[in-house]
This record gives sequence, structure tokens and C-alpha cells, in this order.
Amino acid sequence: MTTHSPRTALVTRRTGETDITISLNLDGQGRASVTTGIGFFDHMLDALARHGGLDLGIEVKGDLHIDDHHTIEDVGIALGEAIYKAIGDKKGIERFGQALVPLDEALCEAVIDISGRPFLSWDISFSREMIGSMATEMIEEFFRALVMSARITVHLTEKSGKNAHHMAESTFKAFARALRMAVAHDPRSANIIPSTKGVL
Ligand SMILES: [Mn+2]
Repeated sequence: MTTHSPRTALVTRRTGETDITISLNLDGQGRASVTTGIGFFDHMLDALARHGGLDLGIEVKGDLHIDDHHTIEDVGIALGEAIYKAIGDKKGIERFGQALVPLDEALCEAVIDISGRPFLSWDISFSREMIGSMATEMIEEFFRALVMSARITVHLTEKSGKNAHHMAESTFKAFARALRMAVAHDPRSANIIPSTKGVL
């Protein structure tokens, strides 16, 4: 039985628009400490940590006097970078993950390939523009930024839903569960990179 040390990353990203610090443990216990200044976004990142089995610290000072755009997009970039760093050499990971997660009437699906190929397929629409102080259009921007810097392929698809809060939450939870599955260690291929090319 192989034991693994926890896969962690620390990312800081400072621009004229945002100042972000992220600590991530992919092999954590779902503990989150998140302060982005956007309440609903914090709620979603908290759900991501909890259901992804991640220990996640996110501290952001963003230009929220303008709007929520830079803060959400830049957290996506920095969190994607943290995921990329924490996954490391990809030896022995499952690589693929998928989840369908309901929240009452809402049902969203996430499918992930830790592929080295950044791609987001997005097919989710929201019934209103805002959830609290977060624009619903920014949820797609968050995931696009994340997949680009994590260099992963992600398909997010709405199966059903009506309430925007439920839809967003089932999307984040499905992504969390799919990520947890994809980065999990496959005991049958402990030292193997799961690609016929030998690289990912
Ligand atoms: Mn909720």
C-alpha cells in the first residue's frame, strides 16, 4: 500500500485590479476559509471545498467598487494555477471524473479530464442576472478562467433547473465531486501517467 503526502499549492497573484492569496490541499478534509468580498461567491467556493475534499484558503482584495468581474475572473485564474501546481506530475491519478448533483429541482453535470488541454464546454443558463452581489454570467467566466490555468477539460451541463441559486450551487458541487474523482489516486497505476502518450 502506497501512502502519499498531501498535494498542496500556494499561489499569490497581485495586479492593479486584485490581490489574491490561495492555499490549497487537494487531499484535504473540506475545510474552507474564503473571503472574496462577494457573499454568494464565498458560498460557492465553500461548497467547492467541502464537496471536493479540498482544504482551501482564499483571501482577495479586489476592485469591487467597479464590479465583481475582476475579482471572480482572477480567483478563477489563481485557483486554476493552484490546482495545476497541486496535481503535480499526474502520476497515478484517475484522470477522468464525472458527477451529477441535484439541488431540489436543479440538476447539473460536470465531466472532467485532467488532460493538459484547456477547454470549457458550458451549457447552463440562469433565470436571473444577479444572485446577491454576484452576476450569474460571471460563473461561466470563473470556470473558463479556471480551466485555462489548470489546463484541464471541463464540461458543465444543465440537465434541469429553475432557481438560479440552486443551479449555481449544483454546478459548483458537481464540479467539486468530479474534480475529487479525477485527482484521486488509482491504486492500480501508482507510478503511471494515465495517457498512452506518456505525458499529460
Ligand atoms: Mn445555497
